[in-house]
Amino acid sequence: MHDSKILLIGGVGTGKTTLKQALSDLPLIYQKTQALNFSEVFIDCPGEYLEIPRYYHVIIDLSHQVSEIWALQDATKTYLTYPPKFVRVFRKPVIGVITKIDLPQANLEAARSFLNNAGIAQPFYEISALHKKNIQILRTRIECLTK
Ligand SMILES: Nc1nc2c(ncn2[C@@H]2O[C@H](COP(=O)(O)OP(=O)(O)OP(=O)(O)O)[C@@H](O)[C@H]2O)c(=O)[nH]1
Ligand SMILES: [Mg+2]
Repeated sequence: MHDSKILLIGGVGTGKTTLKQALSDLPLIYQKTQALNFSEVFIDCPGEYLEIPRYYHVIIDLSHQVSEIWALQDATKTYLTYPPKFVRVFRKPVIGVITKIDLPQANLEAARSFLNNAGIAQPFYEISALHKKNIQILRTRIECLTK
């Protein structure tokens, strides 16, 4: 059995895999996630699992294997990826993470409202994998979970 602690969800290109790389101090290399990926800490899935409702059941099944879910929102996205109150289907805590805050077109207000709309409570972690902003705080969170 896998014993990952955190399920990463978010639309295609949100930055799930890049966040994993940043947390491990690995070089940030773009690699589209094609299939479910299990590591010691994370379950990383293709963004399609959130964007295509036919796959929702996969995310919901995976949530039973983890301690918490990190729901990522790309700060540059201008449309909804999470259906309203989506996270009510989970029986695990859901943490909101806003990615790509370094980009000039990032709109934090919009990103926060997308996460609120999904039913996720503040505070949100607002990060840049590129500039390593607020990465350490997430590392500390993982350390607490895995203790
Ligand atoms: N500027 C900037 N770019 C980022 C950041 N995080 C991710 N990216 C870029 O966004 C693109 C997509 O990132 P991924 O980590 O592959 O996204 P993903 O959520 O894993 O996408 P899927 O595997 O398709 O579900 C890559 O080109 C990353 O370099 C960030 O914090 N800042
Ligand atoms: Mg990926």
